[in-house]
Amino acid sequence: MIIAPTLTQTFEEVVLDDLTRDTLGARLRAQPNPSTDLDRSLAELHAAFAGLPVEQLQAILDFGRHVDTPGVMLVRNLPCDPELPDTPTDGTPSRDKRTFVAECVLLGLSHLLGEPVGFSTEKDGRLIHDVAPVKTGASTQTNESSKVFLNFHNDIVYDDTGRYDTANPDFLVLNCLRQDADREAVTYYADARDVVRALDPGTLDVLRQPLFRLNAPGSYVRDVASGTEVLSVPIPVIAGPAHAPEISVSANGVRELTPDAGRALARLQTACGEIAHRVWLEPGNALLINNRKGLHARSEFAARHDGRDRWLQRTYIRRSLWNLRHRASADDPRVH
Ligand SMILES: O=C(O)CCC(=O)C(=O)O
Ligand SMILES: [Fe+2]
Repeated sequence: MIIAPTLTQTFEEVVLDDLTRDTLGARLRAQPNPSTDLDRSLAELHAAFAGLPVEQLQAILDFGRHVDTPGVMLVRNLPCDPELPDTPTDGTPSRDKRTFVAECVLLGLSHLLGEPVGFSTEKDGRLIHDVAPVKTGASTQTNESSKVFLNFHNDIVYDDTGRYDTANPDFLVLNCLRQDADREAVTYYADARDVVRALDPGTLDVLRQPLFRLNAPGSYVRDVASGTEVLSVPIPVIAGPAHAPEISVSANGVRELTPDAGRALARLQTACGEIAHRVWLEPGNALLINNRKGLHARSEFAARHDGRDRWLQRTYIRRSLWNLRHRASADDPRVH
């Protein structure tokens, strides 16, 4: 399905001044690969990002902690790596990266929101995800795609424990390392508060009923031979108070239990397209996304798989690791 949003709205923005960018950049260029000792690196990065101008620091902290703040924020003029190797073509980390400025920016911003977490079902449980077009996934409803509109969704909203809300990240951060050559790729964010305002009461009433089963993320292991889908228990797509609704839509499909529910889902995707914020991410930009307050999406774009393709890095974040403890891996308390 191709959705052409009709409205352009501005993002809440934090724009670093050049001196702050360069001071932070010099500090981050000296950092080792943060994956080597993540907790130590997070402490270093916490100290580095605490040096942001206080007003900007507070804007990011408020984004992370308050119910009534926006669901998406764009941070601009961030430091970048002095040299960038080829974009990975298989969605795994580059082995040719000599500096780790992008990784440090990603983790530094992430740690202002909470704790980075990984899921064994997504990118092998890595904490830093490389998001780039992969040939074999070009037409899938996953982060590997490029030939299709990636529908409005939350990340990792499905949970195999049957309680759909136990595993989803509270936030994700997307940091752009390389824009697509044709500058086509658009990232969208539809805030559930705007969605609720845009929908008619009848549709909203249906979306608030447990008439929807969320499909497991595309990378979940499933019974490929029989083609069986792995589905959550029936849940409502919109839940919670009208002034602060939580919205849940899995990336690769929601199965509705009634025809009415199917129509409501279609209206929801259309409404998202109409009210969504949009951004053409470019190097030096990072997008902070609340994974409960809204849904995100991405346009189609051209991929050439030649090392020059669009390249983002992504983290998943929880405010606290506590509520995920029942599924933490024995090897790494951040991986679930
Ligand atoms: O490529 C984008 O802009 C967003 C892709 C996405 O949905 C994700 O990485 O979770
Ligand atoms: Fe996503």
